[in-house]
Amino acid sequence: MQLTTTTTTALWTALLSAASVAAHGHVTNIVINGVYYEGFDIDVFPYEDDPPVVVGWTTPNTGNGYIPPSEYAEPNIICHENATNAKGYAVVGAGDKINIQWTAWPDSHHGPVLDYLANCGDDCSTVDKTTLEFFRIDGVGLVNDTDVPGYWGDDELIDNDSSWLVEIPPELAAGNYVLRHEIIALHSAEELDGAQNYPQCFNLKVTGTGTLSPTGTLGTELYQSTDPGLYIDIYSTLTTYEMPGPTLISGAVSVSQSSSSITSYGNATTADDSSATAAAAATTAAAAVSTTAAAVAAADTAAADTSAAAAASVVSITAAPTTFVTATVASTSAAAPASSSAAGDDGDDGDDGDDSDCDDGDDDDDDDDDDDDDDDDSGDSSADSYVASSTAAAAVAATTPAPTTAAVAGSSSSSDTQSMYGQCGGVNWSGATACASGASCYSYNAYYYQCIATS
Ligand SMILES: [Cu+2]
Repeated sequence: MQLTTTTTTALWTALLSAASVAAHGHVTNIVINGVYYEGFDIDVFPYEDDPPVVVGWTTPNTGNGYIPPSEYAEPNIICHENATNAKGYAVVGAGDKINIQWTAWPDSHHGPVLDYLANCGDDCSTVDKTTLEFFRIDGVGLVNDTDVPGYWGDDELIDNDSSWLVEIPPELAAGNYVLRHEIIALHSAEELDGAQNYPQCFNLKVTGTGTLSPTGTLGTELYQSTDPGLYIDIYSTLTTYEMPGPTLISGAVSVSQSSSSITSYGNATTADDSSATAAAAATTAAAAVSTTAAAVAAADTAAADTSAAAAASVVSITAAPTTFVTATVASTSAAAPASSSAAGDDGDDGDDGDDSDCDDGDDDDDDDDDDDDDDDDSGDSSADSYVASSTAAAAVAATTPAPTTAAVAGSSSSSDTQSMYGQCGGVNWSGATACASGASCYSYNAYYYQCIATS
C-alpha cells in the first residue's frame, strides 16, 4: 500500500500526539532537503552514558522548561539552560531551507517564532557560546488579532505539523554557524518576567559562494525584560506588535511555512569526520518511510509503545556517526520523527521558571492540534510586525495542503533534474543525478552529492 505524503504526515502527527504528554516542547530534529538530522533527545540522552553525536546542542533540560526574562543577561538565554555545544553539525547550502520539527506545542502559549545565526569561526563544537554574535534571519510575531489573544507565529508552527521552515540567507558567506531557533510564549507576559523563552540551538556548516557576513548581538544582549514585545498583555486587543530583539538583517528571506517530508536519515558530521575521506558526512540512507507496510500497521495502532519503539529505532540509526547506514527503515518501524514517550515528560522544569505560570492561557494546554492538514501557505511569514488589516485574516484562512514533495526517494527517476541544493548522487541514491540549469552536481563525499550554483 502506498501512503501519500499527506497521509504519512498525518501518521507522524498521530504518533507524536500519542507519545507526547505535552508540557512545553522541544525540537526533536531538523530536516534539510529531505534528510533528517536528530536533535538532542531530552527524554533519552540525559540518561545515557555515551549519547550519540547529534547536531542539536546538549541541554539537561529534561522538564521541557523555559528561560525567563530574569535570565536574559545570563548564558542560559543563549541556547537554553546549561546548554553545551553540539558535537556534530549538518551541512546546508546557503539558500536552502531547514524544517525545524517540534514536539506538540501547547496552543495556549501564543507568541513569536524567531531564528538567528552566529558565526562560530573554526568549530561550533568548541566555540565559547558567550562570544557568539547572533543576527536574525526570520521572525513571525502577531499574524492577526481577529480572535484575541490572536494568531501568532507559534500558532502557525502548530498548524504546520509542529514545525518551522527557515531559509539560510542565499548570500550568506560559507562557514560554521550556530542556528538559534526560538519560540517566545507570551501567555503570562502581562507580568514583568512573565515571558517564556524556548531557545534551541543547532550546528551548521553553510556552503556557498556568498559574501554576506552580518554583524550580530551577543546572546545575553538580545532582549530586555521591558521590551514592548516581551512585556505585553496579549489578552487585550493589539493594533501593533513590535518584534523583540535585533532587527532582521538585510539579505534574509522569509518563507511561507510548510513542513518537509523525510526521505532519508543523515548523521551529524564531526570535525574528525570532515578530515576523513569517507564515512559519516551528510550520510543518507534511502529510507522510503512513506511506503512501508510497517508504517501502515503503526497507523492502525498508534499506541505509545509503538511510537516508543519507533523512536528507539531512530536513535539506533543515528547512534553511529562514523558508520554508513544502508538499512532502510522499512523492516524496523515507522520511524516516527523522534520524541518523547517512555521517559517521563512530567519532570520539573529544571529552571527558575514556575510551571504554574503555564496554564494562564485560556485554552487547554494539552489540547494537541490534530488538524494536521492545514498547512498555511499564506505567505504572511514576512510580516515582521503586525498592523491590523482586513486582509490578514483572509490570508491566514487560506489553506493549501502542499507539503514538500521534491526529491522524495524513489519517486524521481534518473531522467529528472534536481533543483538547486538538492541531492544529486551518492551511494544508494536513486533520484535525479542531473542538476537544473545554472547548477552543477558536486560531490561532498561518497554518500552525498548536491546541486550547487555553477560558478
Ligand atoms: Cu507552559
